[in-house]
Amino acid sequence: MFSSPFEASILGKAIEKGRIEIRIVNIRDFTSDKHHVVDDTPYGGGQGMVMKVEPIARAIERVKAESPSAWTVYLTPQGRSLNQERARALSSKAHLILLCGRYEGVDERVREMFVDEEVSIGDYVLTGGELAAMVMVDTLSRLLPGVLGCDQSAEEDSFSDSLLEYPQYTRPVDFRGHSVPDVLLSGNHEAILRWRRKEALRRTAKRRPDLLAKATLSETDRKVIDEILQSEETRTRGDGV
Ligand code: 4GX
Repeated sequence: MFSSPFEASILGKAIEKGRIEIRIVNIRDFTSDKHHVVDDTPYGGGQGMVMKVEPIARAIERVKAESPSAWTVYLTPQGRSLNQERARALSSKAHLILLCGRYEGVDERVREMFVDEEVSIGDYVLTGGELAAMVMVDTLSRLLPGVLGCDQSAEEDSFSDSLLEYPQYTRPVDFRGHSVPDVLLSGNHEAILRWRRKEALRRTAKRRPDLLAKATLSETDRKVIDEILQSEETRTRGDGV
């Protein structure tokens, strides 16, 4: 399940270059019964199965023996939401253990005894924590030095300054009557920067007003936003962005 995402493209290269190291630990390998059972029925009854504490405990202890400072994260919709700020904080840890649960989750004692932090990648339910762990690896890795081609690109992305990105275009200039904004072809670097900032502000104001509250805005930015919000175009055409 993990091999394609981790071998392909940017993550694959990051592993090759030794910028990140990923180890997949199969909890089933830490069972002591003949059938390698990792789940059991819930005490108190109810539907579904719960992941047993012992195999998880042994798996985590094995990893921690080699890396005692590892920070253990359990992926669950009950965790605190992953965002760029949390991603940055977590990417500064030297070693993370990402615990993936299946079924109805893990025995509560796993959380009490072995989990440092619970993280959710969003308010929806996956079939298991594996995809959530891959999302974590992907988004944390690109913040590490030498993982992206250019160290700057991670910093320049959406959310680094709490604004959505401005629209991007590449060739051709005209596609079926839809053309690239003139300013981008003008060669006027200052005008281009102004246009991009305005479009980023426009998108954020229209689509994610909650982000604007967090953004660092200049006096000019605030004026531009007022203009955008007051302009006939934005008020009458709901599709303005
Ligand atoms: N962000 N899942 C965890 C097992 C489970 C079930 C019930 C606790 C209670 C998810 C998410 C996510 C699916 C991972 C259910 N754990 N993980 N799994 N959203 O949906 O992180």
